Amino acid sequence: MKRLGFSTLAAIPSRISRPRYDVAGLGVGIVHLGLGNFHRAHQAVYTDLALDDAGGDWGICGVSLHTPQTAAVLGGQDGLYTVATKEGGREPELRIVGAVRQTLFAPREMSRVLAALADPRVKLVTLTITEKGYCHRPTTAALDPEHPGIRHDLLQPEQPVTALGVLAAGLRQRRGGGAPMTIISCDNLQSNGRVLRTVLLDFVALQDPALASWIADTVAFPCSMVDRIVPSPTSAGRAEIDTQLGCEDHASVVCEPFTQWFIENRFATEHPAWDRAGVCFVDDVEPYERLKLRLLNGTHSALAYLGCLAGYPTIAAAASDPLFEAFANSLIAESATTFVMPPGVVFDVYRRELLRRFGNPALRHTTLQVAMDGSRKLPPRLLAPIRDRLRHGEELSWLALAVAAWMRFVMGRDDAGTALDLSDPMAGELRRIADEARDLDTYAERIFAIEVIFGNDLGRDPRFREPVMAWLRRLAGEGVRATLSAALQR
Ligand code: CS2
Repeated sequence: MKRLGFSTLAAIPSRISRPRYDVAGLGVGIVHLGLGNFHRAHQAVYTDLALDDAGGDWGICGVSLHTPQTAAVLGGQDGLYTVATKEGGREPELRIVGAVRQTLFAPREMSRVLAALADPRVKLVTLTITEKGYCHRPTTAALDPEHPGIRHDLLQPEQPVTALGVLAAGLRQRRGGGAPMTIISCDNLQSNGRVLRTVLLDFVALQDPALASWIADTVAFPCSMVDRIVPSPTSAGRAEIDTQLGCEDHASVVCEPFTQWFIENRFATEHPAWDRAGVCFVDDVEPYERLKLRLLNGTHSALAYLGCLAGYPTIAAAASDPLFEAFANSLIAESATTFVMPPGVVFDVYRRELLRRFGNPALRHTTLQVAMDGSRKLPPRLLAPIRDRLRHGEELSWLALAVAAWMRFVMGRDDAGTALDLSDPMAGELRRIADEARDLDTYAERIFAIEVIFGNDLGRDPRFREPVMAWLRRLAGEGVRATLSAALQR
């Protein structure tokens, strides 16, 4: 079979939608750092639809920071790829996206990445670098100057390995021309734009205070809330798409139909007509971030840990088990007590839709994928609502169970004794603690003492420790099913 590209586009069945704008003639106006599946199924789709509707030179230069494959594969397909939205038993809907006009692998093509960031025709940078990419201390949201990537980039500022180092080096070149820029974080962090601004300015100030003040004056960092469930592609999923296309697409992505993007209306530059593609520009994104992080992501993580322990390979399989669904409902209800619903959101409608989305059987979103990087995901998703409840003198129940589920997961075996993979920036330390612990109490003691996760408050607070310990004992002693059934019958 031939590969997807300009030369095969005309032969693709007409039922598959594709760009109406002049893809080959499109100029680059956006640099994106983190060319993963989520970007291709989310921001790039919004840009593609906005280009269809309103034009403009808003092509994307997609930069991979750590692995060369995606940039190379897209390069071999003229930047084209397919997004398939799937829900239940419905026929998937396919669209070929043309917005990604250039792809670069930063470690090998750094000078081109920096030139793109300095180019005044580039107005926007978007980022999907995951929580750990911010090199911050999750409890203070300030830069971690001891982070190995940051230490490297301070010594070798022209060959950076972190996104912050790349932005700093690019902005250093850009400053000569003085052009403003808007940088939008699209990661699951509360106040993501503010966190990004803080860590970037902290980092730049360590090298070049004058550059830091230029950035502070010239670059805007709106917060944004992004939402779409995008599992890692499977070869079976890709093969189905290839059959529909009649050619091979090695960069296709499968995702749910649901999609949302809220951006704080604070730009230093123009932007694509994203509103025509469904983006909501609002004065304050934080309530939407809080809603999404605490209800969607918090529940997602909890289902992932409990699901892994109970032997469920996918989120959909776990969420369709009535016991897990009842747990998810209770957790959502507890988390929702910690904030005010943003304008236009009806709690019950949101909750029902969330459970339907988790249960979407067409997505093979693995519990292990969502379980990744718990040390970075727990603070905004579960520990923030926990702090809010404690501040208001309220007890913890399901939120404490979710934390205990993570602790039990880190111990490395599921309820049937099968080994579980731990993918986390702190994996080494976490596993060492689990291996060395004589019993559950000493294990929990050392986990609670990890300040970058629990801060210097929660890990010492009996109102947090006691319920978490009680759940951990039950999970370890009786397993997930028995723990949930007993708890939910109360
Ligand atoms: C998930 C998110 O992997 C995870 O941690 O919770 O990627 C989730 O699917 C997205 O945030 C949905 O918008």
